[in-house]
Order: sequence, then structure tokens, then C-alpha cells
Amino acid sequence: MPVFQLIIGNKNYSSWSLRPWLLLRKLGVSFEETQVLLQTEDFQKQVMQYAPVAKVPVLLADELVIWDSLAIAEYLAEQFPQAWPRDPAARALARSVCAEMHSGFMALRSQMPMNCRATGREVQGQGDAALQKDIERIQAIWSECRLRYGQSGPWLFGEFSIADAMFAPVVFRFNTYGVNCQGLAGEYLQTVLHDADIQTWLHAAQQETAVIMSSEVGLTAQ
Ligand SMILES: N[C@@H](CCC(=O)N[C@@H](CS)C(=O)NCC(=O)O)C(=O)O
Repeated sequence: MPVFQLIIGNKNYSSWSLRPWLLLRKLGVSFEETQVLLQTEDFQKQVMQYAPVAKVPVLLADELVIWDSLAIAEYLAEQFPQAWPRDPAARALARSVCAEMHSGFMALRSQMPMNCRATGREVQGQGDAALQKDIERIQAIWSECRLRYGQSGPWLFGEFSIADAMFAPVVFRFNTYGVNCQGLAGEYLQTVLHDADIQTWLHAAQQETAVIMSSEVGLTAQ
């Protein structure tokens, strides 16, 4: 087994970092964690000691360097096939929703930046139509996966999979901005929020003192 080192950003703000971190935890893989704080003067220089791009996450596996959350997830799945659902039809759906998450939901990302420790935030005017569409689509994905494939456990495809890692930051976003989630999607949101590893991440985020103003949106007037 390679020696793994995961380079991540601030736990409070770095949604992309959370994904491989959670996946490694759920796979039971031990790894060293190295944090490089976002928006600091030498962020680029520090990350580029490890990878050719100045973005986190980066996974080091012995001599191998893997960057981008989806590439990291796929690399891990080669060694831990349980990272994807076993059933080919379930796996195809899992890959589709992960790709959709990885390349889309721009309104959600810009109007509801991840800010794990914040609660009671509101999106101004409840956001635009694009944001509503993103929220509804995510709720539909969660409901469909749970309904079709959720029988063997509480995760999107029953057992924990890469799909849960990909959507974990969305759970924090919905929690921070008070998105109303009902039915299967609401139950799934609670499962993720109460998960022990998610709570570990959240506690670490709460201890961080760095503040990134561009992600501190949605405070209501006192
Ligand atoms: N598509 C990449 C996105 C990585 C990304 O944008 N990471 C952010 C932190 S959440 C970053 O490193 N930002 C630093 C910067 O843009 O300067 C992935 O899936 O890993």
C-alpha cells in the first residue's frame, strides 16, 4: 500500500478538499494531512511544491502526484473498488451524478459558498432561478439514488461511495443557508450531517481562525 499524503485547503471553506478527505476516511486508509491555507500569499508556491497546478486537493501516493478531486477518487477506486457501487447500473448512475457535480451547479457554488461553521445564513432574495434549479436538481438526484439503490444502507447507493463524497459539501451548503429539504433528500441530508467523519471535519473547521470574506455571504441584517 502506498504512503498517502493529502494536501488540502481550509476545512471551513474548501469544498473540493472535503471530497477526497472523506473518501479516504471512509475507505479506512491512513494518510497524512497537509494544510495550505487558501488565499494566503504563498498558497501557490506551497501547493506547487507538490503539483503542477496551484489548486487543492492533491494526493501524493509514494512518488505519484494526483490532482483534482475526481482524478483522486478514480485513482483510489482502482485500489479500493468498493469506492464505486458494485452493480454496473448503479455504478453508471453514480459516475453520472459525480460528473454532473464536478462540472456543474455553478449557481449553487457561487451563491452558496461552502462555509461549514456558519449557520443561519440567507441567500439574498432566496437566490435566482438558476440557484433554485440547482437545488431542485440536487434534491432529485439524492431522492432518485436513495429510492433506486439505497436499500442496503443510509448512503446514496446504500454503502458509502464516491457519490457521497462528491455531494458532502452540498450538505454543508444546504445546512448553512437553511435550504428546506424534505422526504428522502431530507433524510439523506441528516445522515450526512450526523456522520462521525463529517462531524470531525466540522469541528476542525470551527477551530480555524482564517476568514475568507468572499465566502462570508448571507448574513442577515441585525
Ligand atoms: N476541479 C478541481 C477544483 C479544485 C479547486 O478549485 N480548489 C480550490 C479550493 S476549494 C482552490 O484550490 N483554489 C485556489 C485558487 O483558485 O487559488 C477539483 O475537483 O479538485
